[in-house]
Amino acid sequence: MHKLPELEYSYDALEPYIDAQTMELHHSKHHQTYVNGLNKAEEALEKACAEGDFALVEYWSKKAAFNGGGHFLHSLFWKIMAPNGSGGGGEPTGELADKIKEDFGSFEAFRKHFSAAAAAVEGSGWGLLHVRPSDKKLVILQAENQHKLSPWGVAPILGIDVWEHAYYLKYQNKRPDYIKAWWNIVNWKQVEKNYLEALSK
Ligand code: MN3
Repeated sequence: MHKLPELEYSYDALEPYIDAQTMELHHSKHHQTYVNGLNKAEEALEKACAEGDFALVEYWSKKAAFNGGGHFLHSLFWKIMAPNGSGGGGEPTGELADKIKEDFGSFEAFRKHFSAAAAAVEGSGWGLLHVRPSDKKLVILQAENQHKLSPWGVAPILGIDVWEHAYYLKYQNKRPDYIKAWWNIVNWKQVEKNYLEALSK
């Protein structure tokens, strides 16, 4: 059974960039719903397999992908943010910083590209920075919902949730303002760790 991961900081730790109420609802309600949905879908698929009854296999397969995507991306999302004042934000250092310069020209160009991709997600989705281990390139893409529009063979190392539930209480319809504020709490040490881990697999 999949479980809701505990947050490594309190719900108000990302204030004022992300408000405590949004964090509490987002983690304890929305993410929990994806965990429950994934468990339910996997149980139903196991049962279908055991009974040889695949009448609903398309339905449950879709549910497994949607909720599995949600569980995975939210687990990543909580970790790539750091409490306000604890060293998040700014720019990455080390190997990841060098790679961002190599692949995007500068950190500023990268930040603009990523922000634009996140702001332009149609409806609910994510802005994502992936590393593609086959040629070690960093690629910025989107995901619609939790699981569409990113290809196979890439590993997400940084992501921003741009579903309205991630920002609407504080930012209402101003998604670009939320994205701009979010850069202040990006945990670059964790993103670099994700980068190095993805390449070492
Ligand atoms: Mn969300």
